[in-house]
Amino acid sequence: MAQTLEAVTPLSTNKHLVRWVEKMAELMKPSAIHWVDGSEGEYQKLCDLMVAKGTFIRLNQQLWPGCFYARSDAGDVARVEDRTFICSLSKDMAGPTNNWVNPFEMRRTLKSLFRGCMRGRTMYVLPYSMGPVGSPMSQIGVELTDSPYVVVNMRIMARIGLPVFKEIDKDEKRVVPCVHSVGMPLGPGDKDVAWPCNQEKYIVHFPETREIWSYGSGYGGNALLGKKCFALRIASNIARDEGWMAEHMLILGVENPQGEKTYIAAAFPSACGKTNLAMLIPPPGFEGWKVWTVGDDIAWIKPDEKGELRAINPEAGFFGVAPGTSPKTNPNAIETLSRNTIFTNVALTPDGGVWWEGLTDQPPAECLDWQGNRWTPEIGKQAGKKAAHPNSRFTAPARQCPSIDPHWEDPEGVPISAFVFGGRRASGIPLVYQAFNWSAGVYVGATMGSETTAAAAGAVGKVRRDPMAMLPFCGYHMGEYFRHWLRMQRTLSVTPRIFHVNWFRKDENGEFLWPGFSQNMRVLKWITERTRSRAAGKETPIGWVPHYEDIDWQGMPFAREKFEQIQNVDRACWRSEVIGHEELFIDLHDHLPPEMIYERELLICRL
Ligand code: SAT
Ligand code: MN
Repeated sequence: MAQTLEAVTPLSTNKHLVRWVEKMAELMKPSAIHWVDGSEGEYQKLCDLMVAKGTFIRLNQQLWPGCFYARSDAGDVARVEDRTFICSLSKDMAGPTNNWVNPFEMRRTLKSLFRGCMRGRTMYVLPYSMGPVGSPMSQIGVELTDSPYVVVNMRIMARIGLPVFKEIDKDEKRVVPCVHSVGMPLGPGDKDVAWPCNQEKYIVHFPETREIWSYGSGYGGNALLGKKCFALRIASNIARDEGWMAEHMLILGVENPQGEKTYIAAAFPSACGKTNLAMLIPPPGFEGWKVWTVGDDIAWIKPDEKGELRAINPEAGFFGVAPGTSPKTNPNAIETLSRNTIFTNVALTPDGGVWWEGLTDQPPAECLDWQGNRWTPEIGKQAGKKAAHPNSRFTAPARQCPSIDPHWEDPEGVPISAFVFGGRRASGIPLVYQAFNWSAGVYVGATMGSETTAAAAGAVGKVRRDPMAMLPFCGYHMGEYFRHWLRMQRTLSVTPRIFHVNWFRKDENGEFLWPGFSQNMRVLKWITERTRSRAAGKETPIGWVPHYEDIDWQGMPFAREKFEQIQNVDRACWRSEVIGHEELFIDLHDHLPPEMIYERELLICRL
């Protein structure tokens, strides 16, 4: 299907783009170039091609219509934060929380890495729009990739193909060039593998020239460059310059029985339940309430001419964590992924279906695990092996989500009334509290901590400071990023309220105090009512919290004592928490806005 190098006809008339593609082909030496039109037919052909090569297994089409299954290389299963670089002109601009290499030096390294890296492979020219095509809030990128897996995943996660080339041909918007290679060229006679990749990995961003170069990985955020690389790391730079915000946030709309809708954007680190919260179905007792999904991972947020914040979801699909997703925890996700979905690193059942830990109470009697080895519950127990990798994922179209908001593709976005920050914290942090004001709220976000998860390579379960859940995703100095948050308020006529939640507090026996999932609706209700000044709260040293009576307990009895326990603000515990805040602030000191020091001093005084 791919045209040969000589015969290739560009699908774009944009001379800059065509010249760049030629130049890159000259460097990377692919055996063919394929301009991606984004059609259904092309998608099917690429899937067929991957089935033939062993990258994809076509799932049982009766059970899983339109679905495919892939297993990655065992060494290519998550984002690689220690191989992720922000190569701004000065080290200071990248800040101490990012890996920095001198951009000139990095360019030399990349030149030699990418020289001939696509030999024996097809180079796909993949145009994509983050945000609805033509929306004033959207941004355009072109990813050159030698991975058909990336192309088909991007077709779900972003808007791709001809309509985007048309936008590019207008030559009105700056295009972000992205180069991606799995880093495994094929010589004549070399046999390909199902999941080509390279042990050496580089995920590189040049903020000033707005470029992305990714080498050696085919997995998730390392390879689907529209996601974290563009929509967060590069976009955070653009947003700072242009006065908007690129955030690692879900967007949801809470509708009350009167039909009044309140939109919330919420930041949690990767794999902390953003997808579940975004697709929440209100529990019994909340008849007439509805939660609408706009996005589950990334929000681009901009003040409109009236000074109100509006948000779009730049993505078109969900790249969700599979384990733990079930008809009980997230029925909307299960419905969303029931068709036209790509599964990666989950387990394969004998009937040609997929399974992962938590999908059903009963594991299948036998299956093939994410590495293709026979797995039974006994083998799993004995060897301590999971059938699905903890960071296994589904790539599913957002439009298939039963709770997708009717306005999710509105070019102007939806109005945001509240920001919610949250993490995974076993102790000390209450279920919910509201910051006293914007600057106190920015402090709450800036000092957020969370136990690490499997979404990134490295230790799992350690508390790390993850400001606004952006630590791995902010493409510039974190201190400047806080400054930008503080500055944003001055452009607003209505300031969203800021909250912090923690679904993960445990009791002294290590049991979760809060049932979570659909019951989080009770907290969402208090939050939305607070934004409309209709709910009461009481003052504590850290902010406003609900009284027991301020939470709607209909349909779920919850003891007052247990509520007091989960809401408890222990002063001694918080004093050491504030010392934890210091860790990051010390690193950021020379760019830390004075407001952050001031807020910390106020907090200490109140404690
Ligand atoms: O791999 S991704 O970065 O796309 C997923 C995540 O970590 O949130
Ligand atoms: Mn994420």
